[in-house]
Amino acid sequence: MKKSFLSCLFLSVALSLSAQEFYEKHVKFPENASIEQKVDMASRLVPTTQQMEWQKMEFTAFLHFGINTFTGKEWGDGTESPAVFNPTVLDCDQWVKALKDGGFRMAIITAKHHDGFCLWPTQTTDYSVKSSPWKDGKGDVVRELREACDKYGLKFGVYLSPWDRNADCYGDSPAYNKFFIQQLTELLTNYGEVHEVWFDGANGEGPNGKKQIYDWDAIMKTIRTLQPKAVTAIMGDDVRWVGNESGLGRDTEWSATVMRPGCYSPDPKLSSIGIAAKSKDLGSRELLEKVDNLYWYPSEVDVSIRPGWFYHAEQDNQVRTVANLVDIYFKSVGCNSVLLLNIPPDRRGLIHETDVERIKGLSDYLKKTFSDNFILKGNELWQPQSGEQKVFSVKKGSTVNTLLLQEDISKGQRVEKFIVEAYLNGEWKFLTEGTTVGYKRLLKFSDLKTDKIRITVVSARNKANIINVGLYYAQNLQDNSVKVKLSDVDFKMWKSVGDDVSAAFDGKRETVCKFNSLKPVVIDLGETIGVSGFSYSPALGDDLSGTIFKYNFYVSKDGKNWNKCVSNGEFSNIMHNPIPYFVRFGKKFDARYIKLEPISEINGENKTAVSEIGILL
Ligand code: FUL
Repeated sequence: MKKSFLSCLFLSVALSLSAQEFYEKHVKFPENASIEQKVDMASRLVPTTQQMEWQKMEFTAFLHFGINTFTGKEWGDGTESPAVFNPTVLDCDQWVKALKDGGFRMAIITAKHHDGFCLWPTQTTDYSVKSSPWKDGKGDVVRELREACDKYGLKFGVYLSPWDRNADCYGDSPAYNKFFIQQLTELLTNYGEVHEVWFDGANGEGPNGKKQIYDWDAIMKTIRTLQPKAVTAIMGDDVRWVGNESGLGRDTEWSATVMRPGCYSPDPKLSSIGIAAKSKDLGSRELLEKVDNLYWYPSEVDVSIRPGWFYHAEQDNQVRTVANLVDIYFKSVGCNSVLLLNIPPDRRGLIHETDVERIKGLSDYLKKTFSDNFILKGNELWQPQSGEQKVFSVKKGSTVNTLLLQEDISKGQRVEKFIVEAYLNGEWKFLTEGTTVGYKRLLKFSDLKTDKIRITVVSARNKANIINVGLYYAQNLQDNSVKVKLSDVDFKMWKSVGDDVSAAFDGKRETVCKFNSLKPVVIDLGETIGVSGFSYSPALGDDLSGTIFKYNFYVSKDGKNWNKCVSNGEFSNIMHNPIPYFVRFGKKFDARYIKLEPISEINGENKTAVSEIGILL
C-alpha cells in the first residue's frame, strides 16, 4: 500500500517536471534572467496542437470573392448596391476540385471584406447575398463552399473583415463589437468545423474617419468557445502576418518570436526597440536580451496569384506563372512559413481556367521534385548541439540542387546557424548555409553530383531536433511572365509643368519623382489625346514614403482650365500591395495636360512619391 502510494507520488512529480519542460505558446522570462537562461527557455517554447496542425498543412488557399469582383475595385466603400453581386454560374465544387488538384489542404473565404457585404444571409444586416439577385436572394456562398470542402476533404476557414465600411454602427465601439461578434457567431455555429479565422489588420478610415476600439478579448473568447480547433490569424494570436503581400518569407524566420500577437494590447517595449511586423529580425539572441516575453507565433505568407486580391478581367494575362509560384513556394514554405495563396473566383463564379492550370502546374512540379529524396536515412532523429556535424550518404549517381531540413518543432525551434558541405574530388567543399530551420527550410544550389554531404550545426539553442534531411533535384523553370504595360502612349513628347517630374515618365520603375510635401504632378503630353484612364506606380523596394493613398486626377486642354476626372480616388491597398494601379474613368477626356494631385499619403505624411505615371487610351 505504502509502496504504491510512493510510486504514485513519484510518478506525479515526474509528470509535473516533464510538463514544465516546455512552454506552450508563450513564455515570460523571469526578471533579471541572464541571456543563457532566456535562450534555454526560448528553446523550450512550443506550438499548441492547433498551431502544429496548421503548420503541417503548409499550403492553404485564399478565396477573395464579393462585391469587388463585380465592381473592379480592391476595396469597396460600402455604398455599392447589393444588386451588382450576381455570379452567373457560381460553382464551389469547381473551386474546391481545382484547389484539391492544386495540392491545397484548406480554403479560406472572404465571408465579409471591408465593404461589409456578407456572402452568407446574416441576421445582422441586409447588406448581404439575400439582397442580391443571385439565386433570388436565397443563396449562401459560405454554405456552398463548406459543402464542397466536405466533399473534397479540404479544411475550411473564414475571413471576416473587422473594418466595415457599410455598417452604421462601425465606430460606435460597443454596438459594433456586438454586431461583429454576432456575425462571427453565425459563421462559427452554422457552418460546421472551422480551422482558421482570419482577421486582416486594415483600417483605412484615416485620422478623420471613424475609430473603432475592438473588444479582442470577447472576440477571441467567442472563437475558442465555438471552434476550439481553429487558429486565429493576423489580428489573432496563433498565426502571424509575414509583413508583406508579395510572397516573401524571411531567410531567418523565428516562430518563437518577440512579436506580440495583434489582438493583445501593444507591448510598449517592442515599439521602443523598433520592432514591428515588417522587422527583419524577430527572434535573435540580441533581441532576446531586450525583451521579457516570447511567443510561438509562426508566419503566414499571404499572396495573390494575380496582381489584385479580387478578380479583374484585365489581369487575365498577369496570372503568376508556375516558375513564379515555385519561387514563392521556396520563399514561403521553404522559409518556415505557411503559404496562403489567393485564387480569386471570377464574375461567373468560377476559378478562371488560367489560374486552374497554374496551380495544377505548381502541384505537379512539387510532387515531381519532392517524390525522390536522394539522401539515405535522412529521417533518423539527429540531436546536435552547437558545433556538431553529421555526414549523410547520397544515392549513387544522382544530380541534386536542393536541400531540405526540418526540425521537430513540437520540441521547440532551436537551430540558429548551419553549414552544408559536399564531398567533391576527395575534399569537403562549402555548398550552402543558413540560419533558422524551424518546420521546414529549403535551400537551392547549383546542380551537383556527390556521394555524401556534411551538415554542421554551427549554433543551436540546446540540442536541436532534426527529423528530416533531404536532397532533391528541382528543375529550373523559365519565368515567361508578361511585362506589364504601364502606358498606352509613348512619353517621348512629355514635359514637366512647373516642378521637374521627369522621373515619373522615364519608363523606369527604379527612378522616383519625390517631394517633401503633398504636391501635384503636372505633365504636358505634347499633343491633345483622348484619355480614358491612367496608371500610377509606387516606388520599388522597401522605401514607400510618399506613396499616394487618396488623390484627385485632372485633365486640361490649355493647362489653365482643369477638368476633374476622379475626385477623392483611392489606391486602396497600395500600402501593403505596392503594385501599379490602373484607373479607368469610364469615358474619354480630351487632354493635353494631366495632373495627379495627392490628397493623402499612405502614412499620413506630407510627402509625394511617383515612380511612373502612364496614360490609358
Ligand atoms: C488586406 C486587405 O486590405 C486586402 O484587401 C486583402 O484582403 C488582404 C489579404 O488583406 O489587409
